[in-house]
Amino acid sequence: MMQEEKNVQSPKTAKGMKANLPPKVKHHAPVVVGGYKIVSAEFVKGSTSIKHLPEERLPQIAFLGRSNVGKSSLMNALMGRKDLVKVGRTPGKTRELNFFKVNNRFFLVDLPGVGFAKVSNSKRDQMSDFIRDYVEKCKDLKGLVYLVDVRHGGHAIDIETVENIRASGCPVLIVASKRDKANQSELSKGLRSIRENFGLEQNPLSVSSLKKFGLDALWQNILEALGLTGQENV
Ligand SMILES: Nc1nc2c(ncn2[C@@H]2O[C@H](COP(=O)(O)OP(=O)(O)O)[C@@H](O)[C@H]2O)c(=O)[nH]1
Ligand SMILES: [Mg+2]
Repeated sequence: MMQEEKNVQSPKTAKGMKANLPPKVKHHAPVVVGGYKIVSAEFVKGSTSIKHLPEERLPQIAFLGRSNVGKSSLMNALMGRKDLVKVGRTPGKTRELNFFKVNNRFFLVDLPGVGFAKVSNSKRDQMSDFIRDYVEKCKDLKGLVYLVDVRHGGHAIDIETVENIRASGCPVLIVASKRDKANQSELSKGLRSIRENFGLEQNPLSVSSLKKFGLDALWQNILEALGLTGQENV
């Protein structure tokens, strides 16, 4: 069983513990991101199977999208951290679900890139069984943020995956990523095509993790999905 989880991201303390040194725990001052105060954000666990989800029952919000669309960067930006979630990892090394606990209240979950489980050309890119299982069976999953590169407007695989998730009953929020990379006309064209492709009533939220744009609206949506709006922050 341990072997199965070999590739997962190690907690920051793992190195120190191996060397028999006291674990180096980096303390971070609280930060406010998009109006939401982050007092703590920690990597808890990487899971390679639905049987090995975190034991602690807290509501979860998961991030999904194609490889390289900016999921990990966005999670870092939301948590006000530079490198808690590993960015730009080689696709194929991130088969696991990585759980990050925020303010001891909920988990943000980094899912493997969509299309990674491509098995053959005849069987088009699909959501891996693992992700499907997680989305369908995890009772703590309150919503899913699906990222689409604003310049690409959404590929067939994105549309198909979102349809599958919607069919499972899990609320999906489509978010356009890498807004800073699009000029004004690319931006409006991209937002329109995402709206049309995914049958949205209005343009999607758009974010830039690089420029820290759009994080306030996204936090609002996430907290709403978690049922945490209007409450004391922590
Ligand atoms: N310009 C720009 N680059 C970004 C942004 N978000 C992510 N990237 C870059 O896109 C690449 C993939 O990002 P990553 O977060 O690892 O994507 P993931 O595979 O979906 O987790 C990295 O080189 C990031 O630095 C953004 O908002 N703006
Ligand atoms: Mg990633």
